[in-house]
Amino acid sequence: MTHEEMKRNYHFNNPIIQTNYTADPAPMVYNGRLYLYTSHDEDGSTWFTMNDWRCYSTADMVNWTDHGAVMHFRQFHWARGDAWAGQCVERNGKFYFYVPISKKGGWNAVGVAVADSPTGPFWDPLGHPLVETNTGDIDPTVFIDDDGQAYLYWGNPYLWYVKLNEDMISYDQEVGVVQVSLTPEGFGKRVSDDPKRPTLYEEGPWFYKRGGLYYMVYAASGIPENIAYATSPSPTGPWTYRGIIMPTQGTSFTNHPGVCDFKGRSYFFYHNGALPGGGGFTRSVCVEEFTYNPDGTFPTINMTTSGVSPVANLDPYIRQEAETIAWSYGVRTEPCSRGGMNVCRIDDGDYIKVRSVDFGTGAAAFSACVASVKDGGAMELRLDRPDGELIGVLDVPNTRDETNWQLCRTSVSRAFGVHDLFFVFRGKGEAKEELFKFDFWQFDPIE
Ligand code: FUB
Repeated sequence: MTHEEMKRNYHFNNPIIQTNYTADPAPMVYNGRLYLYTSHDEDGSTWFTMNDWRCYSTADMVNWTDHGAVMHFRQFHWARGDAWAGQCVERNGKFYFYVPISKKGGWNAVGVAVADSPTGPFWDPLGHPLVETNTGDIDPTVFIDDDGQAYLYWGNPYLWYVKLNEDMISYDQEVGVVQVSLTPEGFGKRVSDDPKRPTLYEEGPWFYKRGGLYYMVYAASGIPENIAYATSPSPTGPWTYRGIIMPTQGTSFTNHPGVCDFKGRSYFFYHNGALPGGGGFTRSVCVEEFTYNPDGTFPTINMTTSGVSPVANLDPYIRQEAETIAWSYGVRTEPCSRGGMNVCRIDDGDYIKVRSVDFGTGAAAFSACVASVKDGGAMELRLDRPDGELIGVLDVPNTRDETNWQLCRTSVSRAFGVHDLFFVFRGKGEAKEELFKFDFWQFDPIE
């Protein structure tokens, strides 16, 4: 997609993150929210230039709150880079984030970091890798079974697992590091001369259980990848190959699955190269809703730009973060001087879409927390389209310092019922770029 197409296609919902290149989606449901951990392709990358992991969360599957970079590879003092695909899981109120990283003077290894909150801060409790085989130790996936036994699978081209101990930062030494037998019956037959890759299994495993059946969903078939899966009656096999879920699509030669249920619906996360400047090293995460077949098998899932429908409406009468976004054009996010994140790089004509906002019996006023060192600008509040009904205009003054945040307010009319809300940004005078920063917003209802 070009920049022009992105601006025009305000009705798109995939990719779900437009403010950064993101890859390797790993969903985790916790406390009524879905947290999505992603790796992060640096702008303009021509290789896997990846330094940190980001986190986004949602309560409605369409509006995603940006929690920023929740961990950098430097958190592991033994790492030299390559912050690739990870997965986070909660156990007893702690959050365990398993990630592959390259060792200083060595190859990829799997590390684990721990936090007291899903958005960090994460720290390395071991000071060394959790596990390494020196055979492509990437893409860890973790699952805690009903009996409390946790499993960690990973690897490219081989598939390995360990049984994690209850502390989640060590593993059963008696069982040790187990290599899964990659048979054509288990993972599909590949037509290839590479003895290391006899099956469709490539990388990016995603391991979970549903209705007594264990699933191993994985990036498959070599480059360019599609996504296939196997199932097993036990957490450690034997595995049966079940076919391709997502054909090779999009403009990224890799793909990476993340599967979960949330609020009674099933979701399939993946990545492609759909954003402007996107491709194999500048990827973007997307999501599709699907329904399992009655026998537990997957339907075919195709990449779409329409994405998923909301599972809840957004309440405009409580504080909402500016970085809670369904679709946006032009803007970026950054750590906020007040803590958390804010929206930045706001140029004239940029916009943010917030989906499914329930104004109920009507809104009377709108407030936003903003900061600017320019002439300021304005925020047009519009319904359903960037050029939709204008319900109010907020004047943004020069606050003289980008850390001098001010709460500005304006009256609003004709905002009733459920609508997509667009913040359309406008310059003032000569100012057209980097107009102001935007931290949070809230409407007041008609009394
Ligand atoms: O993102 C870097 C690597 O590309 C991941 O570890 C693989 O799964 C592939 O997506």
